[in-house]
Amino acid sequence: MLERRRFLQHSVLGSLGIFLGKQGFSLSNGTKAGAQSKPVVISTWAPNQKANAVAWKILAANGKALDALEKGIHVTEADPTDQSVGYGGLPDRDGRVTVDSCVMDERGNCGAVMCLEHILHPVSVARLVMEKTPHVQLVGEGALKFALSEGFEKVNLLTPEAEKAWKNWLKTSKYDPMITVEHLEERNKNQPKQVPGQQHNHDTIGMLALDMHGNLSGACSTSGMAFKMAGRVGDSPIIGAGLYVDNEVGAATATGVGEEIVRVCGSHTIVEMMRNGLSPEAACKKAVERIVKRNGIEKARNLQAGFIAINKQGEVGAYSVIKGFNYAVHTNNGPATVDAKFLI
Ligand code: SD4
Repeated sequence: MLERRRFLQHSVLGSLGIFLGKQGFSLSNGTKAGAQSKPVVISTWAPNQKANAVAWKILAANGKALDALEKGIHVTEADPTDQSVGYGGLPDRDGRVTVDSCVMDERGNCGAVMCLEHILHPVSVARLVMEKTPHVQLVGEGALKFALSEGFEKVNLLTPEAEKAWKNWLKTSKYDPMITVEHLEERNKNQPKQVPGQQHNHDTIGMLALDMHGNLSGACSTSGMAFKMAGRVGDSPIIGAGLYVDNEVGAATATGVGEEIVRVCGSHTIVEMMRNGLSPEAACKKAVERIVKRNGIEKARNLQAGFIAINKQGEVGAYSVIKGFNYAVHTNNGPATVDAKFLI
């Protein structure tokens, strides 16, 4: 996974150079997607460029933002090598893979599922909660019951690799949700190798799109923190925390330690900051500052939370607590991967 991320980072950053050279757009600071700013799709983490590519096809064919995001997220949910989302996700401490997802559209409609088991595409169940029920959130057994009634198949989301990582984790049972893989790598340079699973805790997909019609939507999907307590839910399916969309202003989504993101109501905070005139990057930075302020710098050094945002004009931006967060963006000028700025 690390290799895959590195490869993507290098290859896409390479093409970013060409992209910047040819178009003269800024993608690193208060990113402008350029004059032809519609459509735009942006995802947390470089490997999700492959999800963007699928979403892009739908957007470029004049499709709706939410349709594009749903299909894009399916790619990551079905990818067994992504250990933070759907199939292949690392389980909770009882060995059960439980997934969380939400969607929000241009009219402020939203739907979410939490602690859902056995379903390959939770994002589609979240969408149906929005479209077919009078509710916004369904949890656990109830969410599964609803998914099955809608024709979703029951599948085993625990891959042999994830099961192995869990069994390794059981040897120490040490819960360390805080670190991104790049950071761990740095920290562990002179230390014994960590067990698989502890090396990779963040790859949740949060995805935002502005379609040709000028409408914004967002979606998010995760298997949550590896080896979490049974029943634990993070920010990802919580509207306002892991995702928020206001079609008049912009949209934001998150990745990282969900507890911290929930505490500052991260995505809603960012959209409100953009409403008050901040750029997407500056708005993301404000949410990060709140997390760091609450925790203090020393504690915050050991936790990661990253945000991405887009405004109504198609400008995108991001910010994270510590080094190592990146995002994938796709515009009329092609795909690019960008390293987010970080606070400490
Ligand atoms: C959570 N925010 O459940 C998610 C975890 C995450 O990449 O982002 N992983 O807290």
